[in-house]
Amino acid sequence: MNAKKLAAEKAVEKIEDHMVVGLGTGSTASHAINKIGERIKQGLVIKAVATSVASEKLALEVNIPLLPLAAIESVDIAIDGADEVDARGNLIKGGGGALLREKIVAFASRRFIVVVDQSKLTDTLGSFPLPVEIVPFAPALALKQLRALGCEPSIRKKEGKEFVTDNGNLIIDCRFARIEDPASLDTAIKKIPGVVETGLFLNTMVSEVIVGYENGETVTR
Ligand code: ABF
Repeated sequence: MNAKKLAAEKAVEKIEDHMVVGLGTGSTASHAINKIGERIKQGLVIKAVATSVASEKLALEVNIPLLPLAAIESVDIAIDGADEVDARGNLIKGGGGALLREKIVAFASRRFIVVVDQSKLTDTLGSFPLPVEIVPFAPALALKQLRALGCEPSIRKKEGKEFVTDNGNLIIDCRFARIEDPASLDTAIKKIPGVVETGLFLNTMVSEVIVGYENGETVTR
């Protein structure tokens, strides 16, 4: 049983006609997008907004009607994956490089549903390097200031070149090892000039976390 698919499809059950739905990014979110496509074939009537070019492409392939992110003021349900979920429901996201649009859509959502398998669960965030999106013209200052906050930062590369987000920015992956106080760290990072957004999604914006297990069960936290 694919635990990510299980969690994603459980979340899709919550979508009702005439909702505006936020489509996340990553492999788990892609299972949700495919399931939404199936439900649309069966008559579901929704509009959706994608959190990345990759998710937009998949949504179009399965005929999900899309709205531009720029037009969105509110979303009924957003369904997205995560890289880490701590015991208090705080997240690290951005492994896929889509954290800015993901956070915009999550923030605009009345219900933000996170779908993961059990491998994403941890007591304390930090095993997964924290992605931080920065403007492309000030990496040296950001690297220095992030290091001063206690991490080992590195500019994300893809195929030997600097990874560029859908928004034309860079990502710095910050190895903190343990993040005991995600809220304070998020605030501190955002004070660095040139930082656009962090991959810290605080539990205050998470409505529920659906965890899929290999035994076919799901648990909602
Ligand atoms: C996306 O989902 C990213 O924020 C996160 O990195 C990714 C998780 O990856 P996957 O669902 O493929 O495990 O929202």
